[in-house]
Amino acid sequence: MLKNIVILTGAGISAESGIPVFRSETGLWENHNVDDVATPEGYERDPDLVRNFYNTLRSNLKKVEPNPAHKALAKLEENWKNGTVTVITQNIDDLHERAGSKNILHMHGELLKQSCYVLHGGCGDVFEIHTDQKPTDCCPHCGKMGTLRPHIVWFGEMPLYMDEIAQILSEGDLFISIGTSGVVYPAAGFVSTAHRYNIPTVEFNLEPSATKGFFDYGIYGKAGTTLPKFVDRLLECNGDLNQLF
Ligand code: BV8
Repeated sequence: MLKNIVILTGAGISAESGIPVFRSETGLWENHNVDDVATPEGYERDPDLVRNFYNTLRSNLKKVEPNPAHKALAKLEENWKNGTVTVITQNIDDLHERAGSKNILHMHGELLKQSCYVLHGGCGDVFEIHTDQKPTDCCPHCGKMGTLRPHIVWFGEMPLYMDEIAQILSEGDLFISIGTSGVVYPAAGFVSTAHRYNIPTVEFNLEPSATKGFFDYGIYGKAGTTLPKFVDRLLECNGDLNQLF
């Protein structure tokens, strides 16, 4: 009996909402070199460049809406009565929340949060931000100025909620990966963990991902089209995998 559904999402689930995916032909991300805007070293080199990069991404959130794939996951969470539905997302946008999902873990951080950077003498506190972050902002918790940074997990930093994710994977009955290239670890390793637990695994992507060999099933096409159909079938068959795949 299918009880707990574990879902991993990546940039691909937000692509049809108009948010560019992370890896593209140009190798640049929003016209920036990843090392300059998604590493602690890049932040040390040029904190203003990085702050403004995320300020732009944050302000762009107002221009995008959840797409049918986000809404399908919210519908699944709302209607699944056999157990839990957990969305573990690599994405930093708020589209899962705005679609109605509740049980979400942002393992790579969130655009709408900032943190008081411990390595800069800050207190480590995390709180919301909906406007541009400025170097003169002061931490509302410790009062220090200049210690605030985007609450984003950069390369070389430990992703968030790893203990919770390990527990959730160990209790999972179905692992669904959506719109991720399977390049970035530890997220890309979750499917092999699920495999070790003998949990059925399915990936949704435009094409097979780098970790396709670990998946039992693959459903290829735009998630905005494939995922709503899958969720409806999953709910109709009450998780009977024989009917599902
Ligand atoms: C850590 C924040 C350890 C920025 C991000 C060698 C081997 C293994 C690991 C490593 C290694 N060398 C270095 C590492 C570690 C490194 C890593 O994995 N590097 C990779 C590049 C090799 N990982 C880390 O550094 C992680 N930390 O390991 O810490 C540690 C231990 C102890 C103490 C301290 C530290 C931290 C990783 C987090 C980095 N931050 N984001 C930001 O987002 O602003 S990662 C970044 O990549 C994003 O979060 C993004 O979400 C994530 C993964 O990318 P995807 O989501 O998959 O996006 P991508 O564009 O790649 O793919 C999109 C997919 O969607 C495609 O497949 C496409 O086909 C599909 N698609 C497109 N449209 C659609 C679609 N699918 C369906 N429908 C559509 N319409």
